[in-house]
Order: sequence, then structure tokens, then C-alpha cells
Amino acid sequence: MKNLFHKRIAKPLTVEQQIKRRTFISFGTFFALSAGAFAGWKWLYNSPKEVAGVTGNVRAPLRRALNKSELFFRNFFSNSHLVRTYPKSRAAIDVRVNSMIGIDDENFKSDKWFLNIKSTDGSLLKVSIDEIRSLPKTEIVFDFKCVEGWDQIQHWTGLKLIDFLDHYHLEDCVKKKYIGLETPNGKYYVGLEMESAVHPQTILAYEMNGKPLSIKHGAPLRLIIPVKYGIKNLKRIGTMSFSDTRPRDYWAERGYDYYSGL
Ligand SMILES: Nc1nc2c(c(=O)[nH]1)N[C@H]1C(S)=C(S)[C@@H](COP(=O)(O)O)O[C@H]1N2
Ligand SMILES: [Mo]
Repeated sequence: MKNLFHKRIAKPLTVEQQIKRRTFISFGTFFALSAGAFAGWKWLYNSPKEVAGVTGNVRAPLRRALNKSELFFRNFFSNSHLVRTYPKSRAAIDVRVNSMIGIDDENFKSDKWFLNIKSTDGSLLKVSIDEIRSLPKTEIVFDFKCVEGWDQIQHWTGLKLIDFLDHYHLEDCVKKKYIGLETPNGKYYVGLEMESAVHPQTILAYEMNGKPLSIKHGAPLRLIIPVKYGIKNLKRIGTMSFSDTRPRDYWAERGYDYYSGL
């Protein structure tokens, strides 16, 4: 009798049932919280890799989500926290300039500039500012915070970093743990975990208050990463690289928190 009772309540779910159940829960959560971030992930769904045999009988969209679950959810959980945004009317007109490390050389020529992407396959991709401007535009008004103790509501326009990576088919680069950014002269540099880099509010910005960036604010292209303190918002991006180890970081080398998240 004892055995029978046991059997009835403890009939174990098959692995497949467990997977299905988890997939439904995860996917439901995903839709509820990040419908807006969905577009940025569409490339994941185009990825050719399928784990054969693991997800039999699961409906197609769920199967794809499950197969990509590691990358997908690692990013999804950080992406579900959006930074607060404000109406444009709240944005500062007189935008602070904090520091100019790596961007104070007078002979820098904006018109000779390219963004250099060091891809994980060893190739170098050079992208012009016109190409970047031709890609889908996005804008954000948020409270920019500097570790030195000031903050200001600012309005930035550019291209989502995730859309950039998607457009140039840098899927393999996104699988790395970190992204490193440096000024063209290599004098200021930051490292970011991929989760924050592909956050839907992280932007390669080329406009401030609707006008092209000034040199002081990082022309021709700077990073705007609202989930981080100002120190990570690198002005005048020259190179972008990808790695599984932490890229060098100017302020981390000087004792600041490497993560510098908000
Ligand atoms: N190249 C470069 N980027 C940089 C810095 C810098 O000195 N050099 N300072 C950082 C810091 S500490 C802050 S608070 C923001 C300030 O951006 P802003 O000058 O546009 O206000 O830029 C960040 N990006
Ligand atoms: Mo800062």
C-alpha cells in the first residue's frame, strides 16, 4: 500500500515534460517583461544551430528559445531592467562636459574617422559614421550619473549597440563575455560585460539634443550606456573588440569598480 501511494504522488515528469514546462514558464515571463526588446533578439532566432533530439515535440518558437536558452536568458534577465526615461522637455540644454582623456589631441580629424571592429575571427571591419547614421535611429532621455557626484537628464540619439552587432552579423562576437572599447589613440578605454553592452538602452550615440556631437562630448561617435556610471560611457570610440577575459579599463586600473553599474 505504501508503495502504491508513493507511485501516485511521485510519478516523475519525463525530462521532456520538465523541459516543456520550464520553456513555457520562461517564455511567458519573457513576453510579459520584454516585448520591446524582442526585435533586438531576432537574429538569435536565425541562428542555424539546433540541438537535435533535446526538444522534440515542442512547438517551433519554443524549441528555438530553448536551444538558445543559455545566451538568451543570460541577456534577458539583465535586459528586463530598463533605466527610467524622461520627456525631452526635461533634458538639459547646457550639457556638462566632464573629462577629455584620450580626446584632447588637436589634430584629430573627424572626417578621417572609422569605427574599427576587431572581430573574433581575426578580421577587421571598418565602419564609417555615414553607414552608422543610415541604420535605425533611436533616442533616449535619461539621468546620466557620474561617480564624481553629479547627474543630469540628457538627450542622446544614435544606434542601439545590439542593432549594430546584429546588422554586421557579429553573433559570434556577442557570444564572448566582454566587449572592449578604446579611443582612437588608445588613451581611454573601458571594458563592459556583454549583458550590459547588448542592453536595449545601450547606444552608439552621434547626436546630443538632436544635433551632431561636439568634440567635447565625444564626436563623431560615443557610447551611451545608461545602466552604467559615466566613466563607462566612452567618448570618441575608435576600436571595439570582444573577449572572454576582462578588457583593460582605465578607471578600474585606478581603483574604481570594474562593473560600475547602477
Ligand atoms: N574618451 C573619454 N571618454 C570619457 C571620459 C574621458 O575622460 N575620456 N570621461 C568619462 C566620464 S568620467 C564621464 S562622467 C563622461 C562624461 O561625459 P560628458 O563629458 O559628455 O558629460 O564621459 C566618460 N567618457
Ligand atoms: Mo564621470
